[in-house]
Amino acid sequence: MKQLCEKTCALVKEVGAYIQGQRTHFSEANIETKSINQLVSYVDQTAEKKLVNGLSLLFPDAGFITEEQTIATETKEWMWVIDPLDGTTNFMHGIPVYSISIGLLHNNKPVMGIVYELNQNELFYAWEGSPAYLNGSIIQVRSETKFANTLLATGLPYYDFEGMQPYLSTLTHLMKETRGIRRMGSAAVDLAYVACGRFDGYFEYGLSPWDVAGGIFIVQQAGGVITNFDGGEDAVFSRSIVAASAALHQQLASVIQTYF
Ligand code: 2AM
Ligand code: CA
Repeated sequence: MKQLCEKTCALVKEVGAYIQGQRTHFSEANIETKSINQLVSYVDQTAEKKLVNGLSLLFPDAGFITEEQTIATETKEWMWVIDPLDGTTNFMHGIPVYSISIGLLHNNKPVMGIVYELNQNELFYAWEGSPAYLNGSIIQVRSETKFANTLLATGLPYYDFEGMQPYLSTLTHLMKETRGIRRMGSAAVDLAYVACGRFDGYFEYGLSPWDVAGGIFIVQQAGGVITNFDGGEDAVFSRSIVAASAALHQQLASVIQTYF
């Protein structure tokens, strides 16, 4: 697992260099719209092909779930879950918060996670049995228990507006009770920042497996707790997520459950 993780990290860095190389040539003309507010470009698609090709060589038995569907999803015991560019909207607007996110599932359970935030050159990773790392140093979630001292992250709804009212009530509540709330625009980065203690917690609904699979495992190996909004353990496929330090998760989840 360690070796596979190291080789995957090297591949991710290589693809990261490709993405950054494209940033300077990038223009509005390169943007396509998949559906409402769902943007994509040749950069996402090419980066994904590079990751799929590299990972197919590293682990021929594993299947894929990928955002850009450059390869068909085929259910297998081991599955790579890939977002080649998480924070595409930021990338397109020149806002420097975007990442590559990769998770490996074994029988649907995350066993490896890699999130590479390109602009600060920060590589977050963990494999089954390891601590969580940021550029070679062990990271851990924060241990703050007083809500008033916490900084949270979220993602604003951008296409699924069904949960808007409960979401806004949750936000109103948390705005008053915490130090603040950030909207970074990359779920994978939000999770990585929970893992290293920059954020105390993160919540969002309307997500896809590739946004969160890698980050979920890193948070867990850093001592954090992950559930969906209903309190269930599966957050990879359930479209909603509450990620927080062990000290804070219960408090944050109960606020969300008051409104949802
Ligand atoms: P993406 O960039 O890979 O699509 C944060 O809210 C999450 O939602 C991100 O992980 C992002 O993943 C996804 N997302 C998709 N479209 C978005 C948009 N228009 N605005 C914000 N986030 C978006
Ligand atoms: Ca993406």
